[in-house]
This record gives sequence, C-alpha cells and structure tokens, in this order.
Amino acid sequence: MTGGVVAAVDLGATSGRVVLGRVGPDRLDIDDVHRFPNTPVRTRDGLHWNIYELYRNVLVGLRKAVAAEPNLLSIGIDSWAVDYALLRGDRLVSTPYHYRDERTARGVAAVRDLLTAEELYATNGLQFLPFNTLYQLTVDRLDGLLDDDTTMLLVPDLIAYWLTGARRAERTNASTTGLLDVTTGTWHTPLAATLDLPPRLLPPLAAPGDLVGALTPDVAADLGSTALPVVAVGSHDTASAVVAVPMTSRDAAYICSGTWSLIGVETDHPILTDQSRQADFTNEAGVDGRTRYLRNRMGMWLVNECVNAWQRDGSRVDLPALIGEAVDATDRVLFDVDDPSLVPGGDMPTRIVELAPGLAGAQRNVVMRSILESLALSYARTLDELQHLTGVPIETVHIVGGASQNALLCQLIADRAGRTVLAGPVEATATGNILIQARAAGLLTGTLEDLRSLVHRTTWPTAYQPRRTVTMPTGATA
Ligand code: LFR
Repeated sequence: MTGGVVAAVDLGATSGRVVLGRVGPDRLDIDDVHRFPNTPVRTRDGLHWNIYELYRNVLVGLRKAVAAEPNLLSIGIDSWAVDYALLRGDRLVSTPYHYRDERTARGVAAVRDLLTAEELYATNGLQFLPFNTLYQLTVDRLDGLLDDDTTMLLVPDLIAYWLTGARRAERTNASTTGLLDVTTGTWHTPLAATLDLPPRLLPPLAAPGDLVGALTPDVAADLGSTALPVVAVGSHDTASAVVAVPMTSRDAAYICSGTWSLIGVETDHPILTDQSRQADFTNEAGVDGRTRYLRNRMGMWLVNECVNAWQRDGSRVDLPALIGEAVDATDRVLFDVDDPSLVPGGDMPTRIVELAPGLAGAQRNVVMRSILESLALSYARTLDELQHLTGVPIETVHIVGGASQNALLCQLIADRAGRTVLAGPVEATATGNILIQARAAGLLTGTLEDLRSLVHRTTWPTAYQPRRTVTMPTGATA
C-alpha cells in the first residue's frame, strides 16, 4: 500500500480534536476535522471531566472524518494520563475525576502507610505525582467503591470501549497508573494486592499497534461507516508526542509541551537508581518497549490560568499580543514555577505574587515575561539534571506541542539551557497517534527512528541558538 488515511482522536486537558492523517512513505499531512473545548465540571463530590460531552464530541468528529474520507483505515485514541472511570458490567459507577481534584491527598497518606517511597520506585519507577492512579484508586477503595466486579478503564480505554465493546488497558497509559511493573511491563499483581485492590479491577493489556476491536454495529451505523478497527496507539498523549519528536540521535532531549511540560529522553531501559528517585524522574512506558525517562514540569497551565483569571476580571486578553509585549519587558522577577501551590485551579496571578512579591501591581507583560523566564529556568535546570542522571551529553532539545509556537519561550530556553532548541511539530501528539496507526495498517514500516525521519522530512523545525550567558537579574527570587 502506498498511501492511506487514518483518524486520530486526541484529548488534551483543555481541548480535544479529531484529525485525519494522510500518510505515505513520503507524506504526512494532518487535517483537523473537529476541535472542541474540554471544560471540567465541579459538583458536590469534586472536580470531574465532562466525559459524556467529550464522547459526544468524539462521535461528532468521527462522523465528520468518515464523511470526509469514506476509505478511512482505522481510529486511534489518546488523552492525558492517570484518570479513569469505574464500571460494573456496562454501567459507569464513577465518572473520571480530574487529576487536579483535591481528594488524592487521602490516597497518598494511605499508600504511604503500606509502602515506602523506595519500595514503590523499585516497583513502578514513577516520580511522585499525588494524582497517579494508584492514589486515586486507594481513595475509591477507602470509600467502598471497589468490589470484585469493578473494572477500571483509563480515559482513552473507556472511549475505545464505548466504540468497540472491548476492554483493554493500553500499556503506555497503564504505566502512569503506578500499578505496572517497570521491569516487565505487566500489571504488578502483588502491588495491587498490597494496596487491597480487587484482582479483576485491571483489564488485559494491549500494546501500541494492537487491534483493540471493531466499531460495534450501533456505533458504525451512527457514524455512517463500516466496522472500522480501533487500533491501540501510545494512548498516553505524552507517549504519542514522543513518537513524533523528530530526534535524529539518542542524545537529544525533548520537551513535550501542553498544560504540563514533560522533559526527558528516550532510553532502552528504566533508570531506577536512588539518585534518580530522589531527583523524582519517572520511567513511563514508551512505544515499542522504549522508556520515557522524564520529569513533569509546569507547562502552559500557568499562562492559561493567568489569562483565565484576567478574563474573569472582565478584560479581553489577546495572548499573542501580550507575549509580543513581553518580548520588550525589561523587568522580570523569577519564581519557582514548580511550586505545588500553583497546581490547583483558581486565582493564578495572586498565587504567583505570593511566590514573587516583586510582581505585586506589575503590568501584565511583566508578569508574562516573568512566567516565561521562570519556566525557561526550570527547564534548563531539568535538562542539566537529565544529563547528569543519564550520563548522556544533551546538545539538542526538541520542543513539540503548544509552546513550540512561542518564539520567546523557545529562545529563552535556548539561552538559559545553553543548547540548540528545535521547535515543532506543534501537533506532535496527534502525529504520533497517526504514525502508529499508519504502521499498523502497513502504510509505513520500520522503527521509531524511521517514523521520526518521516516527521523530520515533512515538518520543518525552527532552530533557536543560545544567544549569550544569562545572568540573574537583580531582584531575582529563584
Ligand atoms: C500531559 C499528561 C502528563 C501527565 C499529566 C496528567 O498531558 O498526560 O504526561 O502526567 O498529563 O495526566
């Protein structure tokens, strides 16, 4: 086969999209067919994803995809990680909570009573993130929600189940639950037993490229399609994004930017040293058995939450214009962008001022410049740590996703990291999703390096060279 079309469903924390990927040995074109907001909802029991609205939009998007491309070959689904629904039979008994919901603190405390941080890291290789699935499931267990008939489905697996009736746990996303054995890539049953999680809670695993199932007759009729296959991709959005990072060597690092920035390298094996655990680096499962050795850092959440807060004040905020004004801002105050106080939603500008009192009463362009400089500083430090922990001399840093279009941030990262930054593609996650489907359909062959070479040949990353040695401005607080 020389060319064909697949559909990717990509759900991000603030928006979702359904895109068509037209792929051939020298072709990789992506067309949006449907974009929609992802707006969480707070109810009396906490902060939830609006999962039915997301699914409704997935169907709208797939209908448009089928109408535009009657010869569609397959569908692949990815989303943010860790969050899940609980089912008994076909019935949803708990809709997915948002990982920013406060309830996870109880789960963290309960897990700590059962296992030390050392034991957990040796088992699952994950950095400590209070919202990892095992903490959330522990809250469910304490609340009496889990019995022997309960199944957990992560968000992309839930969508795939609704489309096909097949219950699988795609491996890259399953690795973010904290319940996967980091060395074998299979469910760690003794760990689940220690946490008192029922044995049938975790569905059978699937690997990227595996067939999940065909659309049920009802869904196919609704979409106006044949019984199209749903194919497992790197269903963790970061896993798909890493597939599409146009790295040409193993000593390149990546920054996958969205609400979070995931900063890391790809390795053949997990790194489980004590030093790595203390530095809080994670070993998430990548596509083709690779390891995504990375750290979560603050991403565009800070910028977006500031814009939301300013808009709540009634003013119109033109973000590109504001970033343009930030280029000329000479004042800035550095602060710790990774401070846990910045993780929940709410009044972001006030919380930033608490960390950076020098920003009290500052113009918005100064706030924006301070955020971008502080993000760049955090990323530069993380890249140095990454180099130290892996022993890999990192010379090039690829930035993909939303922030790859923010020229000021890309330049600041190059300056502070003293490394070349290559920016793009912006739609890395959807691209990675498409590439794995295309390989499964036989449109492409080869290793991840071969797939990345196609990304390299068809997209043109923008290069940013470090400009000078950066000195800390006076009044810097970090
Ligand atoms: C990025 C991401 C991160 C994960 C966070 C929460 O979208 O998937 O990789 O740590 O969201 O799920």
